[in-house]
Amino acid sequence: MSTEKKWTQVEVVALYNKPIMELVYEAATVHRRYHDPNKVQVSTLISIKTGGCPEDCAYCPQAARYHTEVKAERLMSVEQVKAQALAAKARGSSRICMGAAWRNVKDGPEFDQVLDMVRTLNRLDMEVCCTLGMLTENQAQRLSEAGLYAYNHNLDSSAEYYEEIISTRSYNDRLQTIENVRKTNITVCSGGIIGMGENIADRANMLITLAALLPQPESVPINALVPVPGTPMEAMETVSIWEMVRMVATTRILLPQTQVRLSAGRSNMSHEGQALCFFAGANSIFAGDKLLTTPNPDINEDLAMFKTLGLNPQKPFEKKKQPETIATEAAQYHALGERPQWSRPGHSIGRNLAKQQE
Ligand code: SAM
Ligand code: DTB
Ligand code: SF4
Repeated sequence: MSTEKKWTQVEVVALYNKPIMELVYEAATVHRRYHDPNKVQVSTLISIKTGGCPEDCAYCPQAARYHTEVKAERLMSVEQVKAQALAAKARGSSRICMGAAWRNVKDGPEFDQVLDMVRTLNRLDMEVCCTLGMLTENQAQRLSEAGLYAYNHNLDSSAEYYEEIISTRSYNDRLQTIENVRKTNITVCSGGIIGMGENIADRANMLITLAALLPQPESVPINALVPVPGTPMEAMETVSIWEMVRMVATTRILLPQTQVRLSAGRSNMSHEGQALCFFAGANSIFAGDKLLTTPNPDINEDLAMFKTLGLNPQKPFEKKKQPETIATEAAQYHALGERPQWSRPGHSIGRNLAKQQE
């Protein structure tokens, strides 16, 4: 089956660079084999723990070391999250993705509170996703028992370019967390960002790595960098719509059955540009006027776009049945209080050093 094809970098770069009409036609053909082309899954992000992150991801406004407008906040309450989730559900979202500016999950009262959020949102019959940083296998199992539907953990770029953007953890750490999630019933959401100065071979290599994960991730977000003042990537140029279309189409061909998520960067895209991305195989978006900390198109604008294009929001649990929330008393996995030794490569990145000296 095509999902098991071993792609080479030469093949993927050639695919990415095809004349755009051919590339989009090929991707749209694959898309129609596996998906309803008029259906788009709509997800809402909630930043449950904003800012103050110890990591040095060069793109991220939530890293404590960069002087951005983002202020560190405490973990939201379960009630606040529930209220935002209900409002998102009323506006057509079938999934909530809760994001925390953490390096990794630590067992303790904050993780217990997140588990409570997962149980509460699963009872609202919404697909619940979290992105909390690195996870141990036991923590993944606890999230699974709470009823988590998906876990987002991005590879962000190729293994080679990753070292140019992050020095506080390694690519293998990322792959390890994805493997830990895979051992549970939780679906995997993993993708990346384009527009960080990487080349096409890096984009191809990231997609080859994602495509080689078997089973392939159920969801692959493709983000266009949002250059945020104060981060080392503040001066990067906006990604052109053609690069986004090419990236979406190539992702669709390499990962035929995945939900390809047109993620950060939609604020800079016209409806026509987004329509081309949907045609090329994107079938999911983040809705709501904010991503985690940066702007996203207004919900009414997205609803108008859906109407114009004849797109319908996907209902929850169309792809996989709703996970069961196991009562805490019956749960098999408990806090271990582990202190896992995730790596700290600590290599220096020229861009970060220059910024520090300024
Ligand atoms: N701290 C956790 C982690 O890094 O896995 C979860 C939250 S983190 C903000 C989730 C993802 O958001 C990152 O992996 C990255 O792909 C994306 N992201 C962050 N800042 C971005 C930006 N400025 N532009 C585009 N995507 C961004
Ligand atoms: C993903 O790939 N993109 C979303 C979600 N997964 C967590 C986050 C985008 C964040 C953009 C920058 C911000 O708003 O802070
Ligand atoms: Fe922290 Fe995640 Fe931002 Fe990296 S991407 S700085 S880990 S919040």
